Amino acid sequence: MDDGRGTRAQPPEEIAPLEVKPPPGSAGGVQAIASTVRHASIETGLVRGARLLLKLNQPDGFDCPGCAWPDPAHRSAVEFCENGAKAVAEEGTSRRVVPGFFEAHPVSELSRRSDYWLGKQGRLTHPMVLRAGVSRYQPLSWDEAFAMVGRELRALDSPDRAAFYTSGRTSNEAAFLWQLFARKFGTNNLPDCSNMCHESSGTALTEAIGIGKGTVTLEDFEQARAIFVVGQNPGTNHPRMLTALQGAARGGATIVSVNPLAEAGLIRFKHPQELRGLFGEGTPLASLFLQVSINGDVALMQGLGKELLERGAVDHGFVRDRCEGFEAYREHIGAVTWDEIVAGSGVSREQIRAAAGVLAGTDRVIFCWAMGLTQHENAVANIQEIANLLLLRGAFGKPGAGACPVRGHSNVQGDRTMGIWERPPPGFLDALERELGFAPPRRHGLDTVGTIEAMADGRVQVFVALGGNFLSAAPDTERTAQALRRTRLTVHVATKLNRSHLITGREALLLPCLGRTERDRGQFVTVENSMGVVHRSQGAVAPASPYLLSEPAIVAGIAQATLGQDWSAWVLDYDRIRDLIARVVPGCEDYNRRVRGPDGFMLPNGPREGRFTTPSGKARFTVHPIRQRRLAPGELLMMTIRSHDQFNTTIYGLDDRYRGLSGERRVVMLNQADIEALGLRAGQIVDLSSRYFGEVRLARRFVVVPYAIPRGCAATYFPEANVLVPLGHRAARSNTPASKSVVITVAPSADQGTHDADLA
Ligand SMILES: Nc1nc2c(c(=O)[nH]1)N[C@H]1C(S)=C(S)[C@@H](COP(=O)(O)OP(=O)(O)OC[C@H]3O[C@@H](n4cnc5c(=O)[nH]c(N)nc54)[C@H](O)[C@@H]3O)O[C@H]1N2
Ligand SMILES: Nc1nc2c(c(=O)[nH]1)N[C@H]1C(S)=C(S)[C@@H](COP(=O)(O)OP(=O)(O)OC[C@H]3O[C@@H](n4cnc5c(=O)[nH]c(N)nc54)[C@H](O)[C@@H]3O)O[C@H]1N2
Ligand SMILES: [Mo]
Repeated sequence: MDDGRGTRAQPPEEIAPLEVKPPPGSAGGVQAIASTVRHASIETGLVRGARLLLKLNQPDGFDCPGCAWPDPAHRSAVEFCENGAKAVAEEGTSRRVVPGFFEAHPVSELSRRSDYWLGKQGRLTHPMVLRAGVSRYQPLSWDEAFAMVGRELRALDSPDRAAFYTSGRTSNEAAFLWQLFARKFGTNNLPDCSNMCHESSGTALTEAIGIGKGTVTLEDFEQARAIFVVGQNPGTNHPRMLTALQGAARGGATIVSVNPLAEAGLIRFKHPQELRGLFGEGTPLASLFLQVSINGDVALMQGLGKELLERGAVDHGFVRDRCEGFEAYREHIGAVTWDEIVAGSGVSREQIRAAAGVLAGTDRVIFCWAMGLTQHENAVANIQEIANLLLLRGAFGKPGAGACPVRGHSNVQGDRTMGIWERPPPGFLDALERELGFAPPRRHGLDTVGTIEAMADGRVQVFVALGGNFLSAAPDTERTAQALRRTRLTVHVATKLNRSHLITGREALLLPCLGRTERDRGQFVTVENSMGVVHRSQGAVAPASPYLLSEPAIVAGIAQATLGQDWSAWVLDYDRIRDLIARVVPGCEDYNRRVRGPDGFMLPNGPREGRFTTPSGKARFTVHPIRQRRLAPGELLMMTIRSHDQFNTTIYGLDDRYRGLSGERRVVMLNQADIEALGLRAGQIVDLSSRYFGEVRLARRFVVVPYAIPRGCAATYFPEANVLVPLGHRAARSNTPASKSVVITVAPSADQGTHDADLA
């Protein structure tokens, strides 16, 4: 499985001693502060670290490069969380990966290091090239690098032989130029991280309510009477959401958590910036915890719907005047039996009744969700069942009510608004054609999974990534590696070294860019948060290296070398890009003036304003079957989740504090009864395999950890377990890899190594 350079696709399999403690009963508190200071000062030095943190999420500062949770209207001087501080420290590190580093380490050697080690080497400083048949990256000039990309792109027999990937950290300005370049070049092959993330939410909501985004604002959290948090772990992945939940709970709202795990952040929150948070008991959050089985949500939501119908707790006026498809929904729910619901969800009838009681008591209800719902084969159904419940309660276009898909990357939603989409709406292309005077391609492009398949069979030969870590983030690591190795050229615009830079095409380029924290010749960029607010972000510290270029400058450089046009004016003054955005993107009129306000502006959102923007103008109920998953003896259903010390494929540290696990990430969390039934023991080293249409995928050497998880379920960390996620195993219609529903078996590893099991 190598590329002639002898690289290894998967992270190494050595096991370090694992420490296991009982999970804490709350999130935040003094430990969050201690961790913030530790990460910020070790990586960046105390002074630079403090300077960075004081500009984080401030009106004159930069947007947090972590998650997409919005900023409150009244910002405090300390408007960030522990994990935001880690994200900033990771980028603001004082360590550097200079050309001499690559001279010392061939890619084959680097590929045997862990992702944690790779990230800790520091910021990339120079453009580098890996030439055909050569084993080490070498420096080259920016002009040479751009010329090389231009040459390879122009040599393709069709523009569709190239794919242009985007990760969600890119600014609106860079994203707009990026899609413009791809379309001028002639392709809609714009796969992005969203294809692996909230694509299912977009598909589901567009059909149900006419917009693929959430409908609530931060103020709605203050007015909600009930908040359901489904398939989401905010204590780790959106820590500032806990502040909003705390406010809601103190105001009397009931919070319901739906999750296979009792995530600490949803139980109790000790606000690290409050005295009573630091030294008191903290605020209890979720008063009801429904421990659903993995992928049991459709059954559970239908159970809630059935209860609402049986109690007559339906907003009939709203349903009659504003919705369609209700009769079919009612008929379907009427026919579903409680046995199917309880067996399919793993939640008892009593608990479903209790949760339905919460729902029946108010129309000011918000449903929040994230990857626990979007990464299953029936992910679109999961989200449409949530829409069904909100529609039953008439919970749209009212204060304190609505849908809240909590976005991941800090600008993933903005990138889509800017046209990073392999299936662009015709109206967007019309506007490009009208305002820029060229004929954009109309045939749909490739998404992430489609791009991997196309690289694997030679249809895509040049792969260019604006950020991200495609190899490690994608499913089916070995397959994806083979696909990348078949290409002529892979290009990565990046801040830090990662595994995707090591498993390459015949040739590869590594183009180092400014991060969001860094000054960009006095210019600012703009981003859109999870609630559709567009605002500015301006870097605050000196660039990590004098050779770095901004993302817009790199995109323009590639475009100039490929298209032979002059794009320099856009780079000199981002206002000019924003003027274009104002003309092309709906809702962005007068962009330059409006983003200069301290809080930016809000994009239009029909359902929030009381209009369903579906073709019929009505919201749609939808009907979905309950899947009863039958596992064969010995099989488990595995979800791949994030630890507290990572941002996607960037590993900040080895401590999953809120789950009580530290030191090692190759763990598999199992129910104690399953451990016994499978003849395993805590601390044992096992191999995991997944079987899919006769093909077996193997992930070696994971440590068994007993954990409070439903029977038949297993949890591992992303990206270590991605090798087990079959490429073909994905959500119907959104094509999102089903990385939370992988059927696996567990067997003792032949090599038990020296792991000292302090677990039993
Ligand atoms: N610090 C930090 N912040 C981040 C990220 C990060 O890696 N680190 N990543 C960012 C990105 S890109 C994203 S998309 C978000 C991700 O944010 P999350 O979606 O919170 O991330 P995951 O760890 O994937 O967690 C999924 C949660 O869903 C639960 N779950 C799994 N399967 C099911 C199921 O079938 N049903 C239900 N009801 N629950 C289920 C898991 O137990 C877990 O609590 O966070 C963003 N913010
Ligand atoms: N099994 C499994 N797989 C998953 C998931 C899962 O839950 N389970 N989650 C999926 C989800 S939700 C997502 S969003 C994807 C994430 O997929 P990606 O977005 O592709 O991955 P990241 O790990 O966020 O990318 C990190 C890299 O981005 C680069 N980077 C950081 N900041 C910048 C910047 O400012 N500019 C540029 N140009 N580069 C930068 C750095 O080089 C860093 O190594 O993974 C998906 N994969
Ligand atoms: Mo994501």
